Amino acid sequence: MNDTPKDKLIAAKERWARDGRGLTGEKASPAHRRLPPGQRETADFPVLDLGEAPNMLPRDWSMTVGGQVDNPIRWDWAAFMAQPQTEIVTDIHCVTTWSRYDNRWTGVSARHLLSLVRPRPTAKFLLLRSYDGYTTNLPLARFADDDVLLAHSWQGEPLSREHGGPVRAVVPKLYFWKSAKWLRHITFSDRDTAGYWELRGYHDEGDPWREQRYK
Ligand SMILES: Nc1nc2c(c(=O)[nH]1)N[C@H]1C(S)=C(S)[C@@H](COP(=O)(O)O)O[C@H]1N2
Ligand SMILES: [Mo]
Repeated sequence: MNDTPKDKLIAAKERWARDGRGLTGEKASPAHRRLPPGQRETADFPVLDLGEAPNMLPRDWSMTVGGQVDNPIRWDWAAFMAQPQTEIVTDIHCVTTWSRYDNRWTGVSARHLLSLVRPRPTAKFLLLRSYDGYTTNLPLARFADDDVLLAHSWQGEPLSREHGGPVRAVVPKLYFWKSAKWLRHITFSDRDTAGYWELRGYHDEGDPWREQRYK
């Protein structure tokens, strides 16, 4: 077989076709498909908050759910832990551009909470409030996703104080600022009320796949 310039070009093109050259990169690199635009993966678990981590023992913790619901509830630690437990593995996407893969969370699913409190038809938004004074808002439709959790454990261990223990929200499909640590209260409302970062220029919804970082 003689190796003419034309043969070389054809061989190169066959190679490009096999390698998927010029495609989005998702085929050649499955990792890319997992990383939203502008994010980079890290193995660390950085701590980000307002600098006032409440020091709360489980026995001192409780949370309430109210507003436009038929059945407001208050859970102390025992009542919370008596609810059906769910485990999920999710990726974290922080608006500061770090992403952390494969976080295993254990806790009570938002779906279960919704089945108990029964939001009224008027309720379209939630405001999460935390023990450090932090707040964040999200549409009910986002909270109702099947991967949203009120988590008490991370990687099989109780959530540390710095990462929001005893209980934090985990909303995997939105930037991590929506995942309120040291959860204290959830209000259902017909109106959208901006939370701490949303008042300071962050996007109202915060979908990493649409790069909704800022307003
Ligand atoms: N209560 C509370 N929750 C919070 C915050 C906060 O300051 N207070 N910061 C948010 C932000 S901006 C991020 S990125 C994540 C960080 O969670 P981590 O410290 O566990 O990584 O928590 C979110 N939840
Ligand atoms: Mo953040």
